[in-house]
Amino acid sequence: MRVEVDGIGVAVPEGASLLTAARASGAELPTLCHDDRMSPAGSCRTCLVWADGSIAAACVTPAADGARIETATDYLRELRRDAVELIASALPPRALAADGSELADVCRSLGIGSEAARGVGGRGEDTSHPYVHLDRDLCIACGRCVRMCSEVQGTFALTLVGRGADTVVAPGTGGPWAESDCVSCGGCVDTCPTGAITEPGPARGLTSAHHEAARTTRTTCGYCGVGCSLDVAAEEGRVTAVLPARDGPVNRGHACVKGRFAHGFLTSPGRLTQPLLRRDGRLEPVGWDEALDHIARGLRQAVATGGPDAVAAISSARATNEENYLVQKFLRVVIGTNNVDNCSRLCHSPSAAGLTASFGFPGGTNSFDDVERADCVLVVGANPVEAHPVVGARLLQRALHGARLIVADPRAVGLATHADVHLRPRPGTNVALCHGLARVLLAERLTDEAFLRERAAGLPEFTELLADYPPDRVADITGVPAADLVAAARLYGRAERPAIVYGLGVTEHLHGTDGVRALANLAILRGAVGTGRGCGLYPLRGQNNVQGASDMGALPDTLPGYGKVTDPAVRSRAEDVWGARVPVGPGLRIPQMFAAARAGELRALWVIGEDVCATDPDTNRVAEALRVCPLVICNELFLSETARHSDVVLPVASWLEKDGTFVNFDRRFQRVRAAVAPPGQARTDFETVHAVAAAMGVDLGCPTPAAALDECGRLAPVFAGLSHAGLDREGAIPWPCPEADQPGEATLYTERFATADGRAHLASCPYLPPGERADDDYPLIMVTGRRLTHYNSGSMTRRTANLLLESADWLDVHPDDADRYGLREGEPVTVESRHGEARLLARVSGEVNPGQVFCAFHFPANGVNRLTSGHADTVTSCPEYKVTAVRVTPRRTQHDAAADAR
Ligand SMILES: Nc1nc2c(c(=O)[nH]1)N[C@H]1C(S)=C(S)[C@@H](COP(=O)(O)OP(=O)(O)OC[C@H]3O[C@@H](n4cnc5c(=O)[nH]c(N)nc54)[C@H](O)[C@@H]3O)O[C@H]1N2
Ligand SMILES: Nc1nc2c(c(=O)[nH]1)N[C@H]1C(S)=C(S)[C@@H](COP(=O)(O)OP(=O)(O)OC[C@H]3O[C@@H](n4cnc5c(=O)[nH]c(N)nc54)[C@H](O)[C@@H]3O)O[C@H]1N2
Ligand SMILES: [Mo]
Repeated sequence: MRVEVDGIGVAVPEGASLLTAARASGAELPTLCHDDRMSPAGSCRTCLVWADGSIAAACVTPAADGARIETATDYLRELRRDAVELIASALPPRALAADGSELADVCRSLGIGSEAARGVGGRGEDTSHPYVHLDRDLCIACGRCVRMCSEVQGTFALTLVGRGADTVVAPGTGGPWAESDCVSCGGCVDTCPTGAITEPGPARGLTSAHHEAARTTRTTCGYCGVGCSLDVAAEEGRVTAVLPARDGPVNRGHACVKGRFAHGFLTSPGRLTQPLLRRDGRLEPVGWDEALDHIARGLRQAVATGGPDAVAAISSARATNEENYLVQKFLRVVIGTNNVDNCSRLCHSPSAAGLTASFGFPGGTNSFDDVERADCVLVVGANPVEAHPVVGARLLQRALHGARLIVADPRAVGLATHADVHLRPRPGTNVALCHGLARVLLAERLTDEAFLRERAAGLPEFTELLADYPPDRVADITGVPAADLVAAARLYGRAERPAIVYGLGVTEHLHGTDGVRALANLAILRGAVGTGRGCGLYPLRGQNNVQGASDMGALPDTLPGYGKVTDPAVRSRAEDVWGARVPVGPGLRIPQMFAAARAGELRALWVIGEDVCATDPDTNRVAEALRVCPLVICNELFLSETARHSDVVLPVASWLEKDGTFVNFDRRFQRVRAAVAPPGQARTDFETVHAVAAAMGVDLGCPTPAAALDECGRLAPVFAGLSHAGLDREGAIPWPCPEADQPGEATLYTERFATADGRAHLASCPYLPPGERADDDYPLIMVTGRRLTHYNSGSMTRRTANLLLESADWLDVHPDDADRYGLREGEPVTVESRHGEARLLARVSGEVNPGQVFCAFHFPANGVNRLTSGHADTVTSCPEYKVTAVRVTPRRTQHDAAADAR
């Protein structure tokens, strides 16, 4: 379509607004109520233009083909001036002096002076929330915050109240902001054009539209695996604000309470700034040389006593690709062992194993952008509203815009309240649930027969297996009513472009890999993967770089790019690049490392950025392993539980203080850049690995992160086309990316699957019960998982104002169980399992089913992981965190005891 703007011809897409056309021509229009991230409102009357002889608000008026638009006549300027003057007249003078105020800028551009602001104010402030302050006197009721909260975040927490000139934004719940439904995503702060809603402190007035690009650093969030692009503002070496990047490929100008606000940990007094060394049982500060010398001697001694396999390392999914690459290279080249693993073991290792077996590659099958095309989304064992909030927001918007939504989760959380069907399987019964769905697909001929014939394998065996999974039997196993099962299968089966999104509710089970494969079966039956028609499967990978840590070969059985260590061709390729022998046998997995330490076989363990004493299961046994291991080294930001159990602690830089790349959950490589310097003597993990190698007399090569990624590409064909320079240019590049200057493969398997025979493989795995079961002694099943504001061990988020938003771990208990066991809201309880004891606060909640309790593990002092068992996925050793049999009793406080004594 072509239109003419102020005499300049421009081409715009069908349906574009006059505003889009005006901008395409380079014309600048004030747009106080407009933000590209949401629908136009047309309420502020500041973007007025002439269009074919009449006055129109450009943002809400569609351009007609051949239209003539004028934007810059004196008359229009006067109209705009009048409109803005009217808005300004109700505001106090300081409104036009506010920093970073779009309104102040517009006034300046229209020649409106501060005398135009004649309001008296007095409407008051709401400063109850740590990150979001409201100054009602600056509110112009443009509604941008309200639309941001509903159309982007999907929380609907805000509304406009009052009439006429007195209209002002307020939380829908009426009370103070801090007690509202606000989830602290910062969307309202970022869109507010007047500074009425702003982050307090040095970030005041900074938004994604209003900051000096020269003083911000573009990086990728270091919390979860969504991979939000962020612009970090810093002053005098301190981060002042973290702003969502509007051109971020996944987040598109959105963020969550962690990435956006939780950076206060950087300057926490608890930050480690010096190496620590254990002497006479106590950790004491020492210089780097002494620490490195101690480590080098200890490692040499371990190898001398027990051979190279007496040394192991746990690499970090919080660290960059380049750091992980270097860690595994160190173990393989300097020590000569494959004993290296990362927290993918505890998390999505079943995804890697299951997706590889079904399709060929250990990652999600599609780009998340495909979800925008999905007409049905099946969310299984994932709570993205809290654990991947930006993805959760995008999924919710998809559902609000008409996609059907099926949620399978024992708890009524997040997306479940918006679902067409909510299936509530008993924890640990996903395989039966999926087989039940599969059987309905087959029985009702909702399968893609051509796809099954031409591109899949295993149908006869699978059909036979499904004879055992009629809806009634599945209902018995899972507790899901047969009618719901059938309804869900029909929604998925009849959709044109269904997508499956899943999380730890699938993987962290005794049969987690089977769970992944059973889900993959559904996509295969439907022909919804590798066809460009369906939208595939997305494992919502957890840590910022858990995909990358595994991609880089920080795994005991694979080298960078997933070549097996047992494959001579793969080894020889690495040996050519490294100029060193690669050990032949697969190394130890994390739980095997602890077992080997307890058996006296593992003599040195380097733990890099994982708080194993807090977050691994059955932590009493983990602590025992560290106690008996002669040398434990820990790279940390803080004195974590694991650091406390270590012999040497190295202070390291966090994601905001270093350079490299992360890979997010849909396989995108993105750059990480230092916005500030690390504190004191802290170094990057990259530097520490180089330093330890040097102390052992070895130069590891690849001196910079950029060089490390280049070297990795020479080893691993799937990463050969990636480089820092390429990423600096392109922003994000998905792997496989075998050649530079190519876009990478966002959607996999469009021609063939990457399995040996090129076909997708249906898995005929029977349902097997979970490892832990309830009995008379331990009558409740405890599920563990996440809460919105805290992150895993909580080491970072507990050291920010997020602590004001959630100050403890709660145990959610169904009202019936609360009655039965005498538990009261807010009161302390003791939770006991067959493995240990924890102390929590009870929250009586219908979110959980009777017979089940739920809690997070963000406050390690409570001891939640002393409860969890050693049961683990039979294929990958991923812990069964989601099923622990427990009993819960009220804990008598000193106060109660005192009352009794009286
Ligand atoms: N706020 C926040 N975000 C995070 C994290 C955090 O700690 N805090 N951690 C990050 C990490 S490391 C990860 S791996 C991801 C995890 O992200 P998710 O996988 O979404 O997180 P979880 O809460 O552990 O588990 C998801 C859901 O599984 C359900 N579930 C449990 N058992 C079953 C079952 O048998 N069947 C089904 N269908 N569902 C079940 C639980 O009720 C829970 O709602 O989050 C990442 N993002
Ligand atoms: N009960 C229960 N337990 C669980 C789970 C569950 O669902 N239930 N989920 C499991 C899952 S999925 C995961 S991924 C694990 C996560 O468990 P962890 O990986 O232990 O948890 P995090 O808190 O993410 O980070 C570990 C440590 O890394 C440090 N750190 C942060 N950035 C860096 C860095 O750049 N370098 C270094 N060296 N250190 C850094 C932090 O200070 C923190 O102490 O927890 C597991 N534990
Ligand atoms: Mo995770």
